[in-house]
Amino acid sequence: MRIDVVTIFPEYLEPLNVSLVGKARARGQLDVRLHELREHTTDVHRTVDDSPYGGGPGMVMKPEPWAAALDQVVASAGPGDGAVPTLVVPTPSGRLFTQELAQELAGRPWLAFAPARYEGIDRRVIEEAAERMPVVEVSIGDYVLAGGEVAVLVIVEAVARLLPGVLGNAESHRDDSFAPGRMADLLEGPVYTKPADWRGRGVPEVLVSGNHGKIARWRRDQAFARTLANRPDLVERWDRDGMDKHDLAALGALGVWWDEEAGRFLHTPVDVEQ
Ligand code: JEK
Repeated sequence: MRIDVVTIFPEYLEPLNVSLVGKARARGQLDVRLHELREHTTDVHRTVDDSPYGGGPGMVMKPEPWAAALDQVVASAGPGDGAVPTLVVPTPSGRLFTQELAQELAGRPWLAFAPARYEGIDRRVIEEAAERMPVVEVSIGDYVLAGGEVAVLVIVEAVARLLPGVLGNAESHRDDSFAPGRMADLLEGPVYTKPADWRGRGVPEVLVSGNHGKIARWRRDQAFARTLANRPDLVERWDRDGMDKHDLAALGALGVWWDEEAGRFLHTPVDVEQ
């Protein structure tokens, strides 16, 4: 996969040289190219922002440098890149970035990212780009960042680990909690490793019992309890057909039941304390 990033802060993207993404680049599985937006300005001050039409706080990124930078990226298409990139624009008002969207993006041969600063990019840049290439405006969550670079890091890492050969076999994405599909809306339970006794704390007996049926049952119970405590919103997405009688008993003990009328699982109010 090829990834281009246009930014005024290329140094903010240094983490792309490290760990999973860095290794994927070194192996030639990922071709990441950074572009400095200011190199596409024409004035002595290398200006990329101006005041917003209509008034209001902050500054808006000028269209000309973005258009010049994106034109150059598009013009650099090589064999196998795909005719045009999919343009990903991080913004607080974008479509929520989920594992499903990560999978969708992982299927594209070429992504271009346009992380902004200030209050964002002049709208006409996105409108014009959308006439030439697929454009996805994405938000990584319901909080406000100071710019789009961190969102690029998040999206690139989530996408890169889905590319063929990037993850080792051992850590292959077998059951990512948020992967779309049946019973995927379940958080992972706790994990433990050696030593068996650490600062007076042991490991749950069941995990050293060697009884694989009991271990699977315990892990599922832990997953149910954690999902209910931390993400009660996921409970209503649980699939009745994915539950056996042991599951239903475990859920009953947590105050979760199948409501035939509603056609979904309901639960008693969740205690917000940990
Ligand atoms: C890209 C600039 C900063 C800050 C205006 C927006 C409601 C008005 C822009 N999940 C995410 N959160 N934030 C971003 C993100 C933030 C960005 C840029 C992405 C470029 N900023 C900024 C405030 C505002 N407010 C919230 C009130 C606009 C993001 C992603 N992805």
